[in-house]
Amino acid sequence: MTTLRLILGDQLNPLHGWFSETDANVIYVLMEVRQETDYVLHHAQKILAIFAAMRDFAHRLRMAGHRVHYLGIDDPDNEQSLPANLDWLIGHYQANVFEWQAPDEWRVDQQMAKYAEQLDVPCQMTDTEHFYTRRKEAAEYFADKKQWLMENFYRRMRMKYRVLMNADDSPCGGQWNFDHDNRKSWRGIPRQPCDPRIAHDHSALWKTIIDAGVKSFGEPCEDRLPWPLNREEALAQLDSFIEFALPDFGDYQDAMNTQAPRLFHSLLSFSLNVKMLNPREVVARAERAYRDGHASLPAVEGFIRQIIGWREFMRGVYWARMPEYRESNGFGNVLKLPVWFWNGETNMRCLKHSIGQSLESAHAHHIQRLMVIGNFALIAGINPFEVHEWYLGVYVDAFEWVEMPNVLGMSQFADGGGLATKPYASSAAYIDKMSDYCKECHYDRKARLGETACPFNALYWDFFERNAGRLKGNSRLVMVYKQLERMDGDAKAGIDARARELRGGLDEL
Ligand code: FAD
Ligand code: DLZ
Ligand code: SF4
Repeated sequence: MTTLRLILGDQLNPLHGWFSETDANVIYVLMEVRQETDYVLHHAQKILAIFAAMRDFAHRLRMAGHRVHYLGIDDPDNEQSLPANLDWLIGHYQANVFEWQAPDEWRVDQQMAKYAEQLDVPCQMTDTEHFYTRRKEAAEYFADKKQWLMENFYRRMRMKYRVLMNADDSPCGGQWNFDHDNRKSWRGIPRQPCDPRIAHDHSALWKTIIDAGVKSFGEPCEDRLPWPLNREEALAQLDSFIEFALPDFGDYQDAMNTQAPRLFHSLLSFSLNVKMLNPREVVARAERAYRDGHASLPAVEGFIRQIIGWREFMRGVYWARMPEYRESNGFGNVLKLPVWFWNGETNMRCLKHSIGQSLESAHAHHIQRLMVIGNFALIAGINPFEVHEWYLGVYVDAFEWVEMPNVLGMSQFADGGGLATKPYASSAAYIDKMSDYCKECHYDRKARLGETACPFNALYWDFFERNAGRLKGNSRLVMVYKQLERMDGDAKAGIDARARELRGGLDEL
């Protein structure tokens, strides 16, 4: 009996049960395929990091005694799609059994299910052994509830997995959520975590990718690729985060600064999403830092919430709502993505910096993604599917199951509020409070009208005015609509004219 087992590029978990023993009758297959490089235009570093990590993984499997067939992007045998390569490999090895780990993306899941259906050898899908929750677990939990509230899901996770809990079933510190303590802006306090990132030279692999004709954008950084490519490197990054950055994670979670692109974020999303790290070990390390007195409860709770709360919740939303979810466009937005999303060349300093950083490093932290880039796309009225494709391509950690609910749900409110209780829209005031972007901006953060007025200001009010039909009844927006009602006709006409001008010339901003 010969078994062929497929490992996808985001299934690089050496601790998976599959690998607990070696078996000469089992062949592991990894493949670099145009099907996966081309479903969206990707950032160069995303392709490079995934291929390099896949190659490293294959090498380590071989070293551990496993049989591996690796199809490189330039391999003459490579048919460039999962089914075509699998057909060929099953024939080549005369495999009697085919197995694969549950894909995290609906697109690949469907493809594999259809492939298995027509196959005449027995096949089986197995769990990735990565997530806390099953695909449909959140949907089951929310089935009898009015709204999908992350906070409720999160508390259930804390109780179920006994994370930051006291023996009497109360949450540590007597409070579930310390979000209100986690909103300080960072004013250049000279404490930046030491950056544990690695500098790999992958010039040869990058040349192979280019020669194979794979298209991409952004800086490849092929001679200093800064992403962990295996579990050892990911663990070193986790150690460094816990030691140097976690203590400040809470305070500056929502801050943005031109001098400190990373601030106190963990940069662990790539390692987590390709499964080099398990969320349980990351959560356990953070909790231990609190129990040992190394980091405060607000910092640790804030960090853990992102992982057992938001990350698992987003996955639940994705599997509950796909495939219809990808069509979400509750506001009927149609504007095209401005050209500067691809080069960062805009006079808006916040966007120049956040998009520029994304193009340079394939990473931006949460508030840049949500309150600068996403906020602008939302209030300007850009087509959410275009926004989704940009996010899916640009970030090294972007895989549809987590990217799509964050973009279409949390950031663009395109699902009509299925996920967020109100749109994450803001004027310049919020960005100015949380960052140093506005200080040297070409635009005036205080002005609403006039050529040099900050575009966010008119677009903000225009967004609520244009979408009053959908949003006015939202109890969390009462104040916004009260303020709009108090505005006189001239003020409203001015906003309308300025917003029309801005929306008609987004490329020029
Ligand atoms: P930290 O700030 O250190 O957070 C720790 C971990 O918590 C992250 O590594 C991540 O695994 C998890 N996490 C934090 N916030 C979220 C969230 N909202 N949803 C799910 N997990 C979360 N995250 C992705 O992993 N992939 C994406 O494609 C992605 N797209 C996003 C798009 C938008 C519009 C927004 C608003 C957020 C998106 N996020 C995405 C969530 C978040 O921005 C990133 O996880 C985070 O910036 C990664 O950097 P970090 O590892 O330093 O995170
Ligand atoms: C993102 C990505 C890229 C760019 N290339 C590959 C690849 O060539 N082979 C592969 O197995 N996986 C790749 N990936 C990751 C996949 O897109 C991801 O594994 C699936 O979408 C399932 O989530
Ligand atoms: Fe961004 Fe407006 Fe501030 Fe300029 S003034 S950085 S455009 S929010």
